[in-house]
Amino acid sequence: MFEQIKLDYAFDALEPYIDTATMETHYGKHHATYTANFNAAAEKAGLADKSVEEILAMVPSMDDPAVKNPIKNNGGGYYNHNLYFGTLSPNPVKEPSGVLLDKIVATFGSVDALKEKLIALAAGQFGSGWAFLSTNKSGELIASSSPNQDNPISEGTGNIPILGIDVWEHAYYLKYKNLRAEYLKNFFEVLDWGKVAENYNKVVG
Ligand code: MN3
Repeated sequence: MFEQIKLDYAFDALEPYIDTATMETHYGKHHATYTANFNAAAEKAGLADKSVEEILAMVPSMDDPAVKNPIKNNGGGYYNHNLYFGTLSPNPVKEPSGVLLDKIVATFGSVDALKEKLIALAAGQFGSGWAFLSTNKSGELIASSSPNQDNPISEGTGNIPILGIDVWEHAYYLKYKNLRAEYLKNFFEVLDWGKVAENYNKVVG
């Protein structure tokens, strides 16, 4: 049984950057629905005993759209939102440090340059989708964007996302309306780089 990540903060804790009504709907309704539908799809496909990462990695080799699409969309939605909500915090570590910082500087030049890159990817994602920072087993960092609930795992890249920015309108429209750029700037006010580093270390070891 796949379960939504438990939040260690209240729905109103990310104010004013992410508003209470958005959190209630986004976590309480959208993410809950992805989770329920993913459980049903994984059960139906006989994959319920595998990890979500294992299941998403199988997406490129799934031939039957009746199996593939529910897994890709709901499994991706389940995974991406656990990532998103799991890296937010009302008391975030505001800057990366240690090995992750070294990698960011070596790859992107600076933390600000990485933020600009992620914001540009997120702002440039036409319609619904995500911007991701991912890593591979060698610890290299990759910035990318994906449409819908796709991600680097379901796209078959072999890379594992460690930070995801949701740019579906449901993530920001109640507060920011059409101002996606304003939401993106404020996202980084509640992004916990300590949690991103934990995600990085889980993959790289
Ligand atoms: Mn969302």
